[in-house]
This record gives sequence, C-alpha cells and structure tokens, in this order.
Amino acid sequence: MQKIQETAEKIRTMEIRGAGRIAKAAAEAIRDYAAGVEVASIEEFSTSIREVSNFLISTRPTAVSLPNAVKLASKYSSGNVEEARQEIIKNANLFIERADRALGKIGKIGSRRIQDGDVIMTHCNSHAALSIITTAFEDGKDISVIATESRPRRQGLLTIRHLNDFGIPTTLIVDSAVRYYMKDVDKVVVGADAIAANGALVNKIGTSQLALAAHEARKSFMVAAETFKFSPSTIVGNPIEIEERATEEIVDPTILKELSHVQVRNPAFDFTPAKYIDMIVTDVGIIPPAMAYTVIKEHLGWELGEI
Ligand code: RUB
Repeated sequence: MQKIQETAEKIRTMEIRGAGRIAKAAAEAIRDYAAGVEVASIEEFSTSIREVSNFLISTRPTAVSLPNAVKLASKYSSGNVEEARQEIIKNANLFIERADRALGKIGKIGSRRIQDGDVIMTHCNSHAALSIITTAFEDGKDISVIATESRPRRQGLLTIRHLNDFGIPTTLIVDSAVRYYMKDVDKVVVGADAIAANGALVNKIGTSQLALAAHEARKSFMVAAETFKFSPSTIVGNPIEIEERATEEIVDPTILKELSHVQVRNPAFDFTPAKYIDMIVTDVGIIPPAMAYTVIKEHLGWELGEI
C-alpha cells in the first residue's frame, strides 16, 4: 500500500506528470501492489485491487491514460489469487512495454511529416510530441523549436532543457506570444491528455489558442498521442472532466486576502475541437481526428457492456 500512496501523492503533486508517465507509474504501482498484497480469498483480492485502482484514478481527473492504464493493467480472469496476481503482473508489464514502444513508433511516424528547415511550435511538455521532434532532428533534419512557457507550472522549462540536451535550437516564449510568432512557424506539434470519441483534443490549458492561431495562419497542427490517450467513456456520453488546480499556483494567497471582489480560476487543460486538428500521430499510424471512435473500438477493447 505504501507504493500506491507514494505514487498517488507524486501524481497529485505533479512530481510525476504528463499523461504517458502518469499511466506508466500507475501500472507499475498496481503491479507491485498485486504482487505483494496479503489476502485470504479472491473476493478480498478483487476488493482491494478495485479500491487501489479507484484511489489512483482519483489523483488527476483529466488524463484518460490513467484510468485506461489502471484498467488494462489490473485485468485478470482467474478465480485463484496466485494466478490472478501473475495475470496482473503480466498485464501491467505488457502495458508499460507497449507504452515505451508507442513513444518510439510515434517518433518514427511523426518525424516523416517534419521537413528539413521546419520551425516547430510546441506547448507544455509532452514526451510524445518531443519524440517526434527529437527523432526528426536525429534523422538529420535541420529544425528549430518555439516552446511556450506554459503557465502556471512552466512545463516549457522542462521542454527547453530536453531539447537543449539534444542540441536542438529552441526559443522560449510566453504563452501570450503564440499568435505573434505563428507567422514564423511551419508546424505545431502537441501532446494529448485525452482524445474524445468525436476527435476533440484535451491538452494543457492554452493548446486551443495554438490551434486557433495555426488555423488562422494555415499552419499544420499535429497531435502526438498513444492509443491509450483515447477516451472510451466518451462514446457513452461521459464528458472529460477538466482539472481545476489550486489558485496558489497563479497568485500568492496573501494578495488575494486583501481583495474582496476577485476570484481566481486555474483550469489545467482545455478542449481543441477536431476541426482544428490536421492529424493525430498514434502508435498505430496517422489518423484524422474523425477516426477516434475506430481507435477506441479497435485498440482499447471497448465494449458497451463494460461501461
Ligand atoms: C501535461 C500535458 C501534456 C500531455 C501529454 O500536463 O498537457 O501535453 O500530458 O504528455 P501536466 P505526454 O504537466 O499537467 O501533466 O506526451 O508526455 O504523455
């Protein structure tokens, strides 16, 4: 239980962040918990797996990779505790391996869409988007990146550090400079926290303004997303919840205490409608957003009865 609590805390405080990393950390935590939990019966095993699954899922509400990972990792069919443990260990390891392989595939596929000389704008810090950018660079393409700061948590600083380690020339800008610089951009490449059945993207707050500015300037808008970022529950009408984080991330609480007519809002993600997305680069190939439903049905084992 200690590892579950530690992982949950790290996800909640964003020490572990980014939808892909969150998913892998949750799968690892479930695996280790299943391997060690002491139970007297399969019923007890099932109850405790369900409880820790729900606990992990509650840590961050938007990244659909989290419930998808927990669901795929904690699958078992045996009525015998020892066999059920082994099934979970196997499924969790399979999920983690696939997630790692998916990043490599997305990098390979997406980099073919990047041309020599391209200026790429990215937002926040997405390992899937960075996989495309760094693969294109390693393939010998002379590219440069414009990275947004991504207030309030400033994940853009992680992005510029990562790109700098590869030797990729990068310009850091504030989020409000996105439209100003769009004229210099060839392609926008961002990651995904969730993709709904209608192809809408949920990603770091501000992503939709990159998409709008790219659309206005006729620049290509690419999303990098593993298949486990697609949301099965949107097929049956469930909305994707946008996480609202503490106001302290934006403004010092002592300042707010002096003000009686001000509220502060801090949504962590926003929606980008499918019509602003040119392509989604997944580990099973490049798709138009309109194919999100097919990805969910074919690659997430979605069945109406399960939801
Ligand atoms: C991170 C974010 C990333 C996606 C995709 O938000 O919006 O673009 O999670 O990342 P936060 P990846 O920092 O709030 O978790 O491609 O690494 O899964």
